[in-house]
Amino acid sequence: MEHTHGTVLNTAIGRRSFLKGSAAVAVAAGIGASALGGEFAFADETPLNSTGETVKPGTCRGGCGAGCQMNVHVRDGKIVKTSRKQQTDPDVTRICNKGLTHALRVYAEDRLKHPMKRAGERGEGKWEQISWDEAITTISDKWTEVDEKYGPRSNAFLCGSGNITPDSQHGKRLCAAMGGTMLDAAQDRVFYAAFPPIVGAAKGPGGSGRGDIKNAKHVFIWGYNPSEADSQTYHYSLRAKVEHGAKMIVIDPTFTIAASKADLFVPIHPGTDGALALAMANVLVNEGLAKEDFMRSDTVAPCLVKDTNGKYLRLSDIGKATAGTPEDKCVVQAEDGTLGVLGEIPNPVIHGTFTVEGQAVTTAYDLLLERVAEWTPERASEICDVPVDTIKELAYMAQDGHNSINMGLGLDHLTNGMATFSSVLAMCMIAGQFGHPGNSAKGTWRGEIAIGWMPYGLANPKGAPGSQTFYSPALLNCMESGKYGEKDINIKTLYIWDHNLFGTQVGGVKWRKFLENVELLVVADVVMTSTANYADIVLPVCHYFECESASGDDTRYVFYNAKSAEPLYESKSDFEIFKTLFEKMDVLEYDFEDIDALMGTVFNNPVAQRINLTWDRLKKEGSILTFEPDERITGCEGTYGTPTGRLQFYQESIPLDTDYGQKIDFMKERLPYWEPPMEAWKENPLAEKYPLVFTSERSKYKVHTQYTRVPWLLEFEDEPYVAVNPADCQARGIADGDYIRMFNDRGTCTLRARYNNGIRPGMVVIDHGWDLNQFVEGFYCDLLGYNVTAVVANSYYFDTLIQMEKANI
Ligand SMILES: Nc1nc2c(c(=O)[nH]1)N[C@H]1C(S)=C(S)[C@@H](COP(=O)(O)OP(=O)(O)OC[C@H]3O[C@@H](n4cnc5c(=O)[nH]c(N)nc54)[C@H](O)[C@@H]3O)O[C@H]1N2
Ligand SMILES: Nc1nc2c(c(=O)[nH]1)N[C@H]1C(S)=C(S)[C@@H](COP(=O)(O)OP(=O)(O)OC[C@H]3O[C@@H](n4cnc5c(=O)[nH]c(N)nc54)[C@H](O)[C@@H]3O)O[C@H]1N2
Ligand code: SF4
Ligand SMILES: [Mo]
Repeated sequence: MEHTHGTVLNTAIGRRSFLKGSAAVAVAAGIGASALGGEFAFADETPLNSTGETVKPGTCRGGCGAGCQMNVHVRDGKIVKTSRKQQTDPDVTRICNKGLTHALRVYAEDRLKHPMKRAGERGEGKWEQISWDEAITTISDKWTEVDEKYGPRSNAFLCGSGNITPDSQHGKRLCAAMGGTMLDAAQDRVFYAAFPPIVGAAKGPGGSGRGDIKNAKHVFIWGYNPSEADSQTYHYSLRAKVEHGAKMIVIDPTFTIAASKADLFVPIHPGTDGALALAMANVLVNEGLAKEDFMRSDTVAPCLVKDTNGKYLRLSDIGKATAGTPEDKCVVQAEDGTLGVLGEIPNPVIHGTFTVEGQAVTTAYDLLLERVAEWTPERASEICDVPVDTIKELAYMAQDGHNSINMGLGLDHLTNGMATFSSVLAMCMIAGQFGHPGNSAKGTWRGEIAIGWMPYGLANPKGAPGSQTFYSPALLNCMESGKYGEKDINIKTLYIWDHNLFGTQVGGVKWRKFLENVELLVVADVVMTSTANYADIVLPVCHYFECESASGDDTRYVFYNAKSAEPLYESKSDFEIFKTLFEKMDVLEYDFEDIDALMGTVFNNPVAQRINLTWDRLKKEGSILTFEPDERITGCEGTYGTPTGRLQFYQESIPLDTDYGQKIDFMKERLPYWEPPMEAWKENPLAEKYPLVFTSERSKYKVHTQYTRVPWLLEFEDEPYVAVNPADCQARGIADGDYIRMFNDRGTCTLRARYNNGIRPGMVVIDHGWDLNQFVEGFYCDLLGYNVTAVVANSYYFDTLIQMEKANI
């Protein structure tokens, strides 16, 4: 790769030169420039000016979550462009810069054309073209051999978010049919794990719609970067502010685009949000602003917790029900001391420590208040680097009117993430922010039928041996012992698809070590990624506009995706590839006959039946709205989908994502708390050597490593850089635009530094999504820490310390 200074990064680029570049790209990709229109237009349905062009529906579905359906324009069998598609809801009639470049992805130079086997060392890039038959036979023979020698669990599978549809993810079902091991990259696990036990709704069915944000008085954007990462949702927040007068509050260490639009920007010290939330709760409680009636009616505040074991006092404890039966409800106490069942006693007490039939108990609310009392605004102010007055102002805003509190993955990507989510949610409860119009937030919305990730039932067909799951960051931690909890780790083959492991997982170097024991690594992808380049066998998968499917993602729709063109070269869809493997492995009984049968099963559920959503109807109509209006409110009836039917700031039992043999301090984890991130903390002794907190920002030019080689998008940003506060650079003799080397004990990475006063001193922020061979040297994912916590074995991308120096190149 050539590294010159005068790139589009620092040279003004006009529309004319942009179009010139784009046309050149089109020719290089083997499509006439005129076929791309010569016009970078946000044209709607209108076909281009020639005859013979057809327009088909395509769904863009690679991990961004927006799920836009678009027009795919086809001429002479070639996909020539994509354009925005009109929907009944103008708010989802959208496309973005990336969605407009799919034609370039279809005809990309780095598309995998044929099955290939490695002809040199792993990663050396030497290949021999082989037939599909040889590829499939090699894989299935090895799977059979491994199965016989080590057992079925030694054949592993790993799927990411390249194409979030049940047909692409079909390999999960194959894994279950073979009794194999699913590796889970454990991305966003805290975000997904936090909501069900606490609120009862996940970012899944039953949440509030985005259209409700306009009803909020305050819109909190907390560790969330919607202008880059959620561009099709961001406008709901902006309109709440501009058209409905909401105040926007952004809590983020970085001065993001959303921060630039905020009424209040709080540049918090990274990793301290839990302390901030608890201090806000402290202000609410101490200033008499806590919504105690709401705590009493909607939360577990009145539940009596036994001192002995932290469990709720239940009817069985006072001899009135059999333990473990549905009748064994939580006991609460009325003002006059009468005992009764939660929800049945009209005005239970929420404060106090008592002895009930010889058992010492305290209300759950008082236990929460003990934790809250530790976090005076003064103490939090020092840790969070947020003034006491700002903490108070935030607390006042949090309880004033009905608010939309949107937490993003900035909170998930740190080892203290689970405690942070529970602290913020507990503060929201004390502020009474559930169940009202205006209370919807990221994390609690979506259509009722969110076609996307393969549902558990589909992935685990009845009667099949079933799979076991290992979370990969935990796996890396357990690697030396060879034991994942009680289970043996003895992975001998690995099939990766929809995923760029090296480009997106923590612990890259450790992964390479892990793979030394893997005798066959298969990667199925559309393009040659750094992971595919490391494989023993690569399989060419078609672009998703070259096969039929459906998706929905964050919209309230289910969208049809037609096959717009024939798969190029020898590529095949994942579904087709897996189908052949089902057959070869003699487990066809668990396969679906065709895509119609698979989709028929996906829609075979009461929700789809209620709205008459069938695969046939979807194929005819192209898009179907699954619920309206877009203003559902979680908890508006005062009940929540948790075990107690209430908001649970207290966890009686701690649901575990995975059991890798970890030890849990149950008493600590039951309630919100704050402690520093495991690595990225100034008092960590490692900080002397590696003083900079290394995080990433999502790029509007990429979805993870997808689009990272699309020429149009490279015109905006042609090489990786890190944004750094000038003070940190000047202290190290680094000028704006210099190449620097970032390093720690895990790895090294050389790239350009870019001065940015919006970055907190002490932080270094890379735009995420560049792939391995796009760097001058090394790779940034190799630097990432892979500590895991007892409660959630997540990938904690932001819990990393590094040092940087001017590079010698
Ligand atoms: N440093 C850092 N790293 C991160 C994050 C971060 O914030 N910072 N975020 C993390 C998060 S939250 C996530 S969700 C992950 C995402 O991690 P990944 O799921 O690995 O994301 P992608 O890089 O998009 O990789 C998807 C791959 O699927 C391929 N693909 C596209 N369509 C198809 C198809 O139809 N079939 C097949 N077989 N392949 C296809 C693409 O070419 C691409 O190589 O990244 C994580 N990595
Ligand atoms: N264009 C594009 N869009 C995407 C993706 C993509 O790769 N590209 N990926 C998609 C995926 S899989 C996901 S999971 C989402 C995630 O999207 P978001 O939820 O927005 O998550 P992040 O981008 O990880 O981080 C959000 C913000 O957290 C801030 N942050 C970092 N550390 C802290 C902290 O300690 N405290 C606080 N308060 N803030 C902090 C960062 O500065 C950043 O502004 O985006 C999705 N959308
Ligand atoms: S990348 Fe995301 S926002 Fe852009 S068109 Fe695709 S689904 Fe929509
Ligand atoms: Mo993600």
